Amino acid sequence: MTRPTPEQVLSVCEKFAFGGAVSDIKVCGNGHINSTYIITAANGKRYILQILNTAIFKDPVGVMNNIMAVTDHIRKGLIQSGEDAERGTMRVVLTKGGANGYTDGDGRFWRAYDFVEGTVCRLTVDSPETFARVGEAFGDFQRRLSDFDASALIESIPNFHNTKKRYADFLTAVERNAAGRADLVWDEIKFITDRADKCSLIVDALESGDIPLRVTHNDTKLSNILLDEVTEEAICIIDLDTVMPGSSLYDFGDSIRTGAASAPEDEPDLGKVHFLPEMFKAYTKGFVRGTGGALTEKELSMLPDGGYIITLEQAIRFLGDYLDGDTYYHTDYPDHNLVRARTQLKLVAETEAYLEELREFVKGLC
Ligand code: GN1
Ligand code: MG
Repeated sequence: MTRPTPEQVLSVCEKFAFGGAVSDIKVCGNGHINSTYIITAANGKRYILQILNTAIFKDPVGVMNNIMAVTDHIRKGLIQSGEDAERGTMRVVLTKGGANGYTDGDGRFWRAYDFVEGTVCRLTVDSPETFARVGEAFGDFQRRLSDFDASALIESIPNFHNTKKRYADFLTAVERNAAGRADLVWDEIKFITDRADKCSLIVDALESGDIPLRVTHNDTKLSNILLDEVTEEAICIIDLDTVMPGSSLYDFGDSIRTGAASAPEDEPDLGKVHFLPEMFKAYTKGFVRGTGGALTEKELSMLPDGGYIITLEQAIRFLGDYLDGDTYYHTDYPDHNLVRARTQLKLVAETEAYLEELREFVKGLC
């Protein structure tokens, strides 16, 4: 779908119950899927306005219902425990007609949130203390949703973290070779196919009931949590589009993938990309504390696999999209998805060397 003109964005703003007329609109270029704007109203209050990618989220109203239900649940909990309910969870801004989103004349689905002031989001962190706080916040998110009725949620993207299916889809993409790029990446393809058996580990454990299905976030990358811009405290978990039933291992893992790494996921210089075991340990301590004892022994024992497998899954997704001709993720240059895939594969390789040590570490924690 084409980008909306500034005039179109302005006219969409008028549909939402913002605090008065809009005085400023800025494009915010972070996400790989949706398009985001920062809106300032005449009274100075700021908002996030987004176009939800409906090629990927087929039921946008259902996604918004999920988000409203989950944020209401979290907000009630925060109020009950006397915590910061203002900044502690996202607040959806409804349209003037009371709907949770607005479809424009070209079929784009728009939704809005309050902007959480005084916060930043990061692609990497240096401090283990900060990363431990992030871990505690994601663990706490899990704990807060442990009594949330999963049947109230739609599955916003079916098979989202079905790594087994992701792998099968990847093989199809290799075969299809839609963009004619397969010849350029045989080494990467082989690295992945050599690890085919790893892709079923978490999915099989869920299926057999060895680990429980929980309500999870499913997109816990580091940049999806807002940190206080001064104290670096973890303030608010954002991007709730994929909240649905899933495994705690993937939630744990996606933060490790992004935060226990020395460089952003699209660092072109692989010499700068390393897995950081000390950051893994800091995060794990925080996460386990945050879940308040909710994780089963089996889940705890599999935490290192969570980081390892989701990093492999992400490599599969990036490389698959590269082979397809970049149809899924936003890209800024032709090899962007390949660069992303390579950082993930480097992390997978380095994590393998640490897996035993990480398992011992987690055992020691329990
Ligand atoms: C996408 O939209 P964004 O940037 O938060 C993707 C995640 C990936 C991530 C990789 C719906 O997240 O699954 O882990 O990119 N979201 C979707 O950075 O596919
Ligand atoms: Mg997202």
